[in-house]
Amino acid sequence: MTGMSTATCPAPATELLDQPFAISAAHIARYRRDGCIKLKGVLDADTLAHYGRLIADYVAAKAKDLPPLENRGTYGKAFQQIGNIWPHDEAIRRFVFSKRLARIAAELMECSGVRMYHDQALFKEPGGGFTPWHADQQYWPLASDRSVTAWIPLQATPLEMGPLQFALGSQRLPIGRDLEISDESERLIGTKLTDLPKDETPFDLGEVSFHAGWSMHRAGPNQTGRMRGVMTVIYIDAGMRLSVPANRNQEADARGWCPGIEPGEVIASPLNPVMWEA
Ligand SMILES: O=C(O)CCC(=O)C(=O)O
Repeated sequence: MTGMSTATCPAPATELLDQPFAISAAHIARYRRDGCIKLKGVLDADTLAHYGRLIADYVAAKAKDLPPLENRGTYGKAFQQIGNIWPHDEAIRRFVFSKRLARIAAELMECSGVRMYHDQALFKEPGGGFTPWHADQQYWPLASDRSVTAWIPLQATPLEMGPLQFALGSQRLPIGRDLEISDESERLIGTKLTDLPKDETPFDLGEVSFHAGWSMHRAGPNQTGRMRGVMTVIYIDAGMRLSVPANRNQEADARGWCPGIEPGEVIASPLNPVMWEA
């Protein structure tokens, strides 16, 4: 995420992307209790420098025609959002299909395998706004709660850059689940989470978080002069079935991310390959 060009950016020194990361029974218990977990040392500096540059260049090209920050609403100010890069870019696909990350997702969810739901880059610009409280599964037509997002910062992310924050245990509270990302979700969900402990900590370089589809999360604004580059990968249980879409966001997701799949069928379209199985 520096000013380095792709040509001068070193190739990753290791095959770390496919090596297993040790997930313990304590990690799994914590994820089950909190609905999220932050893991240090998942990726190394070389891997992040190499793929971070590729992803940043891809996002910059796609986002170049966005209106200026001041002309966008709360959602638009929160980040530049580029979804499903992997089918379009062979090099970035290598990063997104990391077996190390996919296996962590499967082990935390206690599934024997995981599929791709979609990837997305979330780049919070210098001066970019906060990300309102929300739960991702409001957007996802999924028949069970076995979904998880790997949130992968491409640089160390101090508090002033807007790291992801979580309300621990909120995945068990049936509140605010019908609310889209908005000023309303920030206000209504925020007021209902006051009794829950929060994780509002910076991310070290190489640290990655995993949060469940119903886990409530937000992020602060980016008060630095640097881009907060983040890549995300969303995994679903390999046996996940499509549910009947409950709102217009879920209708759009079913069409866009699960093409040709009907409610009740396993989400096994060409856009949803198995990424890891035991
Ligand atoms: O990156 C952000 O600011 C928000 C990320 C998020 O909501 C997500 O990955 O589910």
